[in-house]
Amino acid sequence: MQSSEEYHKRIFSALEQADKEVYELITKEYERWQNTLQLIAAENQCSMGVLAALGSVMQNKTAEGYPGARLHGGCEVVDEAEKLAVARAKEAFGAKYVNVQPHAGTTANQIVLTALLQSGDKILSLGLHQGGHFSHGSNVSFAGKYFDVENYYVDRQTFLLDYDVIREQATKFQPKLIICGASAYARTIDFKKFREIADEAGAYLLADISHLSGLVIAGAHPSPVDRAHFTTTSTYKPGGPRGGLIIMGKDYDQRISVGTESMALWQLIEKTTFPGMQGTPYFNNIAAKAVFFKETLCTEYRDRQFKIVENARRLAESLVDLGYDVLTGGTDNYMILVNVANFREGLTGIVAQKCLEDCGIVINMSRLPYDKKGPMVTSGMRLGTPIVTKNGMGSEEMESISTLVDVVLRRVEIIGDTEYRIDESFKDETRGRIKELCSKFPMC
Ligand code: DSN
Repeated sequence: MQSSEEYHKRIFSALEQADKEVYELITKEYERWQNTLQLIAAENQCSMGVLAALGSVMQNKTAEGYPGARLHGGCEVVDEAEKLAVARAKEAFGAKYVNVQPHAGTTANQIVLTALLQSGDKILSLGLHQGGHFSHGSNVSFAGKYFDVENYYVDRQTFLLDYDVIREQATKFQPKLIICGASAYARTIDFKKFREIADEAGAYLLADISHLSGLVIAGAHPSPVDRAHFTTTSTYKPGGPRGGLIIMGKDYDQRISVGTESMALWQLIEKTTFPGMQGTPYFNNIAAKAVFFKETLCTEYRDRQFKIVENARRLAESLVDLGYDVLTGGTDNYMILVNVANFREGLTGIVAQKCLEDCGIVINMSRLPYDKKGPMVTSGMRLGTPIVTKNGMGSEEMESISTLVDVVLRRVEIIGDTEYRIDESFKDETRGRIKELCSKFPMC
């Protein structure tokens, strides 16, 4: 019998033989990643251990239900994998209950919303156009279609959450659910205040910490786990496999009436996940989550989260020194939001994104609060430091990055909102400089 090691080593050579085109695309993606600067805040880079689990035979197993209560036979191994992932995730977050089955962070949010709310129930959340996430009730998502959603805003001058205004709004609107957490907000979120507001309004609180979960695990950002009734996160943003998680702290066994039944909140989440919203969990993904949560328990992971924030602060400071309008003047997490329109007249987020990418710097445009430009143009860019930090970059490299961003954004010839010109020799020279910088910090 061949060993598991032999079997898994054959995977890549099998792919090359089975499908040269996809094999080459994967090779190209590796090279793109290695030779350009990865500064998309929503991305991270998982370990080889996580990748190996994702590409393993665990992918083949069908098993609806939960460990010990499945609808299929042959589940003794996947049951152990799921129990391990749950136990490690609970330890990482100091949680009372974790569900590792959600296929994505967005799905985790859908599960919580579907569990708690009836069609037409009220949600109060940060608007998509203010840095929120579409799954928090935007009218482009299912949540906006089925629920009555009102948004809270950041302050027009400071771009910070104003908890007094949110409190007032919650008191008037009386939502059943308040959602906190953001895709584009660079400052600490006060989960304690959000819980007070929710309690005053008689609402449940959901904290979506997709962009903060690595920092929360390490203690580099306050934890919402015992503050919110429900905490959700995607698992790739903190550096694990793609997927989602629902985490509960001290309120996990609070009772809720559902029709004529009464049950604990965790039981409601469990049955809404399966069979409510999903079928078979992805067991390769659950095994990879177990591998990832083991990593998060190590000192290296925890120290790195603080380093990610330190690098982001350094990068933000350095951009401010070069004359950039960094929203809120800096960052408390790994995210840096820059108003590029205030840097050069006519410069838009999409032009910044495209010309930087041409030169080997991968970022994304970001619609800023009160942005006059639409979502496909925007006035902002968002940068993040998880990947460059993972690969070993530090303060000195953050300065080099800000200089490289700056030379490109000064050099680009702006033709229109989406049109620009940048000369080929400058592009090639900058790509060369970035390739050289990246070669000193190979993917690990
Ligand atoms: N939350 C999105 C982002 O921040 O880009 C990805 O899901």
